[in-house]
Amino acid sequence: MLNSFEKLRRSLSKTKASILGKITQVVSRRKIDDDLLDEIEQILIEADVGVKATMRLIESVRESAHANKLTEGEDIINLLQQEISKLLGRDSAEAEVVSPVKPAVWLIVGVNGVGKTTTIGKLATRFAASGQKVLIAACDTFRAAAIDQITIWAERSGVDIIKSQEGADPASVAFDAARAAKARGADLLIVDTAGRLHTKTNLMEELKKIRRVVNKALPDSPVLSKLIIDGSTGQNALNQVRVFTDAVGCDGLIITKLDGTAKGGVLLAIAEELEVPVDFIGLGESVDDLQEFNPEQFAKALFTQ
Ligand SMILES: Nc1nc2c(ncn2[C@@H]2O[C@H](COP(=O)(O)OP(=O)(O)OP(=O)(O)O)[C@@H](O)[C@H]2O)c(=O)[nH]1
Ligand SMILES: [Mg+2]
Repeated sequence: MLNSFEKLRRSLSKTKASILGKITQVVSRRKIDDDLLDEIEQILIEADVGVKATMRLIESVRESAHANKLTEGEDIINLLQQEISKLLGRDSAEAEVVSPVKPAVWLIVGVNGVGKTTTIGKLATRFAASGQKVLIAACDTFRAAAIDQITIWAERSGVDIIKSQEGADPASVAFDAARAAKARGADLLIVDTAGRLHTKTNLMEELKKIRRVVNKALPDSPVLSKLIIDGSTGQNALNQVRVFTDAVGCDGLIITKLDGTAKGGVLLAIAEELEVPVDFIGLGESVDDLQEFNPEQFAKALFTQ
């Protein structure tokens, strides 16, 4: 089995090709000058790093090269890795569940198909393995298949699930689940919700209602909204974070599907432009393909061939 760094390094291969691969090509046998930095700026922007984060990185690399009297194009690679690690580290936070009040509640939200249900399966498995009592609420009542899907994940991870019929009111399932979590002494209640476009006001209202109902049933519990973002979304991710934050808050991000995309640079844009921390990253479809986000390791993996 691969160790977690090796797994991360391989999973990021497409993003790495779009950043390190291209930069390696342009720096060779060049001196550090404005033209070269402009070319690197272009590469970063095309790799979904976002304009603001790109500007910050280029300026830091320029200053650092100057301060350390580095002149060779190849030096940029090390400098950039350091600066990327610093930028990502600005938002690093503890992703653990530890809450003095039981149960803690994680509302798992996001647009359609980003990997909410799969991520819940991974999280439930992980937390159950570390000895926590986890309960899942199947609040995507939109499709019968969604209830079946989360039920299979609950069975696989050996945790209990509270569910209802297709078409049931998701807020009432959430209420039942919150009561059950309390009664059963659960450490963590994870709530699966239906995918919704952030532009659909009525669906965002439904999410607010789920949150209100859970708060009411568990007035002392921390209720955290965890937003799932598909790593291949690119710059639209920023918009999704803003809209979901307005509706139900956003206490942490989980960025999925980083294994299949060249757009992983979006994590840099998120770190630069948003306050919210990245808790976990998804690197594949199976239960082990979830890692706690570690800025330094991420930057290193992006720069290790
Ligand atoms: N490659 C890859 N695929 C993933 C990852 N996470 C989820 N998927 C896949 O993405 C697809 C959608 O996953 P779901 O978990 O059903 O997504 P969802 O957000 O619950 O979807 P809706 O409930 O329909 O909104 C599935 O085929 C998953 O296997 C990941 O980290 N990497
Ligand atoms: Mg789902």
